[in-house]
Amino acid sequence: MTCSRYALIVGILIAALAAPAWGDYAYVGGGDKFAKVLVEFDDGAIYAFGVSFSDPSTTGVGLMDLIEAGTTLTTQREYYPAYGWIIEGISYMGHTSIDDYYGPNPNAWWRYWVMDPPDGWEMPWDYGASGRTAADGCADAWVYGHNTAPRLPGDANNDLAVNGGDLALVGGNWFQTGKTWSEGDFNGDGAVDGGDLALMGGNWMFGSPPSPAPLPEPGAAVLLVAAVPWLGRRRAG
Ligand SMILES: [Ca+2]
Ligand SMILES: [Ca+2]
Repeated sequence: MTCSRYALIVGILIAALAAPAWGDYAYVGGGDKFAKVLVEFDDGAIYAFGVSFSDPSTTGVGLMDLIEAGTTLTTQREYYPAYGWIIEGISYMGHTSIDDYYGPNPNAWWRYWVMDPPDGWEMPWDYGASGRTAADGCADAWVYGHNTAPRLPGDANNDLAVNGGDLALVGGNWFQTGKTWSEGDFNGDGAVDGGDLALMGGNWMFGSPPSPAPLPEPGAAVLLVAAVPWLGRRRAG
């Protein structure tokens, strides 16, 4: 057990120092309402956005407008009279996925997901992003190429926030194999290790409105290391 705890500390330190991904997510906009938007590209890269807004008529497309205004993300859109604006392509951080209905892959198109807590993710079939009214606390997601609901790397307990609750799950399964997402295996190799911790680091502290200042790397490292004794107690208990 001592060895495992030592490995956890070393792993956290390595991830904290080596991961270039601290604060990989972005907070944009301004206002008293807060929504989360996930974007998952064809290559599996997932980005999270926290969007603050005040206009009660803000739509799903409006959330993307705010993200485009506040980040380097860009979209390709087409207008259909029956549906309104359809987002057919998204580019961000070197990733690009564009609808290709007539290509060799029949799944090559963006899925639009919505979440209105306490309900979970659903893929609406009776309205699109133009017809979606974004409420405070809601979440949207754009997922390319498959019909599985999105998940945020690092979010073991699937509450769309990445924090100490998730870190405790990772710590409780540290260096164990045969584990699932909800046990801390975010890259799907069955093991809970530094690779998963690095993914967690990319989204560390995402999810809490209002927009917090991004944690600097030393601050994040200190915060994670500070959690280690508590994790140790949980493991021993
Ligand atoms: Ca969580
Ligand atoms: Ca793993």
